[in-house]
Amino acid sequence: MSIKRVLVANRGEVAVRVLRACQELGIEAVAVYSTADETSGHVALAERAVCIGPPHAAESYLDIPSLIAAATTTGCDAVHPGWGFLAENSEFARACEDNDLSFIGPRPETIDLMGDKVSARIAMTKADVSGVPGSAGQVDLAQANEQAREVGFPVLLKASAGGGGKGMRLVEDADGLAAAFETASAEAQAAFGNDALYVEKALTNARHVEVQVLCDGVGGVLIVGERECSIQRRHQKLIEEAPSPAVSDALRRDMTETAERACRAIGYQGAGTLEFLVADGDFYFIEMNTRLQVEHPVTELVAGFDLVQAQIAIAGGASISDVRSEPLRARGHAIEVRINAEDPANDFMPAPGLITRFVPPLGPGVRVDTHIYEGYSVPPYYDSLLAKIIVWAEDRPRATARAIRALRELRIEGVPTTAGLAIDILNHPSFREGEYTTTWLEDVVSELPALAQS
Ligand code: MV4
Repeated sequence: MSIKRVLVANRGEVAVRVLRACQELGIEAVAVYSTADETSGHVALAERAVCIGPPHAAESYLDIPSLIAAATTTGCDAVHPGWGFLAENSEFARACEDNDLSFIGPRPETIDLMGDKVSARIAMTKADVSGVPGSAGQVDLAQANEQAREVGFPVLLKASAGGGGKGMRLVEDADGLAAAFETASAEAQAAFGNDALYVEKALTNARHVEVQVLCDGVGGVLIVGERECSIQRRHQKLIEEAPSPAVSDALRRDMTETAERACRAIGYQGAGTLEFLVADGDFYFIEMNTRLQVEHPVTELVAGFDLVQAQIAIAGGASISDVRSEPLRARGHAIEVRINAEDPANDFMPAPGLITRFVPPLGPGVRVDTHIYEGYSVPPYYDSLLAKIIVWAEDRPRATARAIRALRELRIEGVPTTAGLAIDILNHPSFREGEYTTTWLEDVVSELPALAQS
């Protein structure tokens, strides 16, 4: 049952993260790479690496037969999907199980249940976990109208097969509903092959707070803590922190209890994240992500708990009591800053290219997760995440000061990055006060010093 060799079915920064966990656990790991990634840091870090195909992800990192073949020919007994690519693909999870490979993640049926946002919403309602007021399930135009009148405009039409902001449409009033319904369902059909829509009241001025869970599938549920993820632009998070400045102790107890109930109701197994909107002291379930997330390190740092090692242990048959004997409590404060190879002065255009200089920050309380190095060339085929700077300190003001110090130490030359913009955000009074919602960054971004002169 215990896992001996893991195929790391991903690339870049997350592959590096998983390889490190394997090394610390004394488990062998096999990396995979496309021909565009031969020089990626994750390949250098692995004792073994298998080329799985050409640069385009559809022919490499998304190619299920190639990945299964890489795992079986190298004698792996488990597969870690990382995030993105196939991490929330139930077909991949099933293909792993069909080939006697343990998929390090939830069961395929759970991926399907929560991947379909209508069935997720219904399952959560059944578990007495409230979503945003709106339709019980899928709606036609007449039902959408009825629901919108009931909860009040503005409403959001959301695609059941969407998620993460994809396939969402804001409707301001009854006059706009019919046209929005038509385009939203057509877009959902084109993008996901599924035109199902549901309706929610649009919460303006909400915060995005997510709860990290880890479950063993046999009754053990560990609520690891919450993260504040409201600082984002076009659904790309830039800065995350834990704990959330918007969550009081009472609210945290309530959210923890709710998250635990949600996990038990669906028999969840593995690491996962429940996303909530927090507004006016209340919280509303919006989605569940059945994977490890990019921002998991802030939770690891305040909880003092290695989520990736725990994922591997659980997949190998360990119970929650094996990986953790007492409840976790957040200690201190953590902030993560994503460093993307993008040009903030040019509408955040992705900017692949040669890294001519890379000096990561060092010193107390600083963690850097990255696959890049000086002389590395960022390929144009994948996402633009270069590195994450994650800091921990005793409290939020000290963590903020430490994050700024770390970003000033960081040197990246050769490609433009989002690092300067991150310093501006951390220095902004709204950030200092912990007073920001999901729309805040887009409202102020053009006035921040790094962009104001351009
Ligand atoms: C919402 C919302 C307001 N009201 N739902 C966007 C991502 C997806 N997970 C759900 N999203 C939202 N759902 C209701 N009923 C606002 C957002 C939203 C958002 C949520 C989290 C983080 C950033 C966001 C940015 C814009 C909109």
